[in-house]
Amino acid sequence: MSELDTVFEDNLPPDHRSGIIAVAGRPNVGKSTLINRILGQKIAIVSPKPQTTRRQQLGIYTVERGQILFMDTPGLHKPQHKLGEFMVTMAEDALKDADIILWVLDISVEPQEADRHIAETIARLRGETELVLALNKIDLVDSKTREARLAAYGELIPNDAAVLVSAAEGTGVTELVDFLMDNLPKGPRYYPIDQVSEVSQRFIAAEVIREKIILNTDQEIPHSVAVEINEYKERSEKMTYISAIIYVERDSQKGIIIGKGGDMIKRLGAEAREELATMLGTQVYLELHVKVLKNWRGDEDLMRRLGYRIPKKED
Ligand SMILES: Nc1nc2c(ncn2[C@@H]2O[C@H](COP(=O)(O)OP(=O)(O)OP(=O)(O)O)[C@@H](O)[C@H]2O)c(=O)[nH]1
Ligand SMILES: [Mg+2]
Repeated sequence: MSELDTVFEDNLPPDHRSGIIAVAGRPNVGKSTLINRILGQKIAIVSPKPQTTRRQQLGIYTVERGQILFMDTPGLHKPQHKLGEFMVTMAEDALKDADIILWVLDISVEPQEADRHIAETIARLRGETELVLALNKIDLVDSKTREARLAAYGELIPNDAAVLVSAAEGTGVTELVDFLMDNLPKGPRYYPIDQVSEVSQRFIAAEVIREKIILNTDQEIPHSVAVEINEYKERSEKMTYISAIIYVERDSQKGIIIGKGGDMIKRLGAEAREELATMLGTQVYLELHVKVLKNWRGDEDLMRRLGYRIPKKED
């Protein structure tokens, strides 16, 4: 590999830095987009609909002088079912474990009631942890609005820095990452140089399929869907076989996912297959099945079956 390898493997610079940055904020402010931008590759799915990310998801950024572990989190919101509760707990837990909390905010709108609520949550959980605000989506506002909102957001909570960025266009992102690196403690490299995430190909495949469903459906459906990969086989160097089950909560939703004459499921399959093929560098044979799992979002056992690691309540 690169000539940097020996430096990374054996001779870390004496002031090598590392640590965990919890990336938190309301749903839909651009947390996952920002992490994908920093890593230069898509490790988390993104959509214009809130509550896209459902779990903690690690993004590993490695350069010679340090390694940053970005923890993507589900958007902090008022949960309406067990899945929502689990998502918010995941996000809050990430705040407790972080070396720095990076609160992502959407500067294209005024501070919201939900942001004030998050300020309270962060204040309650942060202890001595440093807090950096990333004011995202600056591409959507003029400079006057930027200044006014920078001040308004800065007042939500005492913070160590506020940085203006556009995750979509990349503006300000290098500066943000440099600043975060400078403020991490000295520490070792925790992951190999070429590792950018912790998730399996299977999980990524399920997420890509879920993303296509979110993008192509409306109302409750994006939130009601879970995807399980029941078979994932590299049939040859050129062909990956993936079979997935799409779970919905009601029969009517199953009908929508399949579509008239199967046109929706065909479209979902085509879009997911194309992205997976590019990602994996092989042809992809994708088989999709749709099943109803009544009200799975309210049932901890069903959620566990679908791979959400819900802690068992102590008796
Ligand atoms: N214009 C603009 N849009 C952005 C920017 N960053 C993200 N977006 C868009 O905002 C929407 C939400 O982005 P996500 O990255 O999924 O947001 P998130 O905070 O991870 O959302 P959840 O996972 O639901 O909590 C998507 O449509 C993105 O394309 C930005 O800098 N500028
Ligand atoms: Mg997200």
